Amino acid sequence: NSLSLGFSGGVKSTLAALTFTTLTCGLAVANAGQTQKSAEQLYHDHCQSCHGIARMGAMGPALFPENLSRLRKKKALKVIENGRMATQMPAFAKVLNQEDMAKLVEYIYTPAKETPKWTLADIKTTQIQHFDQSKLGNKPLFDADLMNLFIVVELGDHSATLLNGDTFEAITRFKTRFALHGGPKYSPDGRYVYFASRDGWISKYDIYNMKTVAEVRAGINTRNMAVSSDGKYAIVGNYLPHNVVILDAKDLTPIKVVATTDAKGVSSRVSAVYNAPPRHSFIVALKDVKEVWEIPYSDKGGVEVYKGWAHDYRKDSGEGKVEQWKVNSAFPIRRIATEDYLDDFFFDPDYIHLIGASRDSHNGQVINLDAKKKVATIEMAGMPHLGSGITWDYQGKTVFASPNIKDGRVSVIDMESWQVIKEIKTEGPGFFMRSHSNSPYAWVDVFFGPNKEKVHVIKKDTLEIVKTLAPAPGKTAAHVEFTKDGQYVLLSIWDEEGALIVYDANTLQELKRLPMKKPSGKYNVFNKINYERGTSH
Ligand code: DHE
Repeated sequence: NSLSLGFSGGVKSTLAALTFTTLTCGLAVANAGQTQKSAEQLYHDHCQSCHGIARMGAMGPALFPENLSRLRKKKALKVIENGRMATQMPAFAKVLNQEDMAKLVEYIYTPAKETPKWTLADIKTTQIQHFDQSKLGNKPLFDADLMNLFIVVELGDHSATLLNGDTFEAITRFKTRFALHGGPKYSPDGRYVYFASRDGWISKYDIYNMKTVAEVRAGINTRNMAVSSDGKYAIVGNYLPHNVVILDAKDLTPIKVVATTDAKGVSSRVSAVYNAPPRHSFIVALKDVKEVWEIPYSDKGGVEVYKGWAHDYRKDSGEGKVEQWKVNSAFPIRRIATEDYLDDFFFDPDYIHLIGASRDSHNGQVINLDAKKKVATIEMAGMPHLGSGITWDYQGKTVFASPNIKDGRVSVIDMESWQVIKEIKTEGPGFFMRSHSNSPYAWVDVFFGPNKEKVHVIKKDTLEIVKTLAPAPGKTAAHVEFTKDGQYVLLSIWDEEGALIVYDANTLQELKRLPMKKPSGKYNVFNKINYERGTSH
């Protein structure tokens, strides 16, 4: 698993085994009185285990001036002192003195000696075909309802469990790459699942044969990935380099690398990439410039088919003008200018509106993707975690609810008027929220603060919390997913000695507890491939 990264200066640096090493983001014990160490040494001792060798990112993001354009040095110092909310970044105020922290700030704003690059050719050299897929059988090697399977990601030892969603028994458990992040994505038929690791590895796993079949390193510091609705393409969004990479979903051959620069040529990290099924396109959210991209991937009938679809769509929404853009295998870019940066996103169920918020402004911007313009502002307090938002019907309207990573509240928003109709008070800031169309309840965790062991159950038709669970005292309880029929709920005890807890989704009684190693997200095949509105997409 050793890997070489190319640099523009031709220098080679080996990130041997970084991808599979169990690194822990922790604080090295230091003597706060000493300031003899160089910035490089301080970085090595305190930052490298998370931010990677040569600042290229691992569990934490890459740290180069190009990636810090939105962060002033003063703010960077505060982040080192106090940690960063809703990330794994700890506070160093008690570990390092002011002088050492200032040295680190200067260091991370110093350009790299050699600009890290990762070209299409570099990506190609990493491609691995573990198995000849054409020789693998087309029938599952186990007996289970294929639509009610779960993949559970276990961060503790970088593994994943394939779980039977009827019996709640593990079918198999397998190694993943180091530090997966974001939801794994299924092929449209649910047979394959694609994982992205923070250090750029994309792995394709054949569920039927229980084998990782192909892998490729698509970036140095990756955000997430998405798979097209026709199952042909995967897109990967990167922090380093600033680009998106389009892969052939079959064997992960890289097809195209698109540098993410705005209309004026300013380069940007990618916040996240999404598949927008009704639009037959990928949406690319850029982090450092005020632009969102749409990249159509449908090659079925070219422009005319796409236009036809767009027309039907707009008939329902009554908004916007049909815009033409070429749809072909060249993956054209449709640029949508935004008024503010967008760090966090949510799409309405029809993928006409993107709701985005910047980390600094709190308010949500509602952008009509067809009309390419902002159509509303949602006034929200704190820091809504839109990416975890879900929708349901409430008093004849569709509402959208989002937890908040700064305050103990869930904001419930009317999706017609874009007004907040209720702020549900919770026992602390939350990260993930979930429901299912067949369930009367929505679940939200209290991921941060002293009440991290708690999970609230909200009744969807009254918008009231009806139950608060604390299944493992002192341990974070977070991230739920429902079975395909919405009758059972699976919750993570997010701890090295953690567990997956199964609840009856109606009586809210615990039914089973499976020991797991820091289980994070869990992903039900049916809910994911059908874009069930209670879950993340
Ligand atoms: Fe995540 C999804 C961004 C920190 C666990 N996270 C996502 C997605 C984005 C995102 C854009 C949606 C992508 C997708 O699923 O395809 N996450 C961010 C951040 O910007 C943030 C705050 C800082 C960072 O470190 O990047 C962040 N995330 C974390 C964590 O610290 C978590 C708790 C632990 C970890 O794995 O690093 C974490 N994020 C997750 C999980 C999902 C996720 C489990 C998928 C949720 C789902 O149900 O789909």
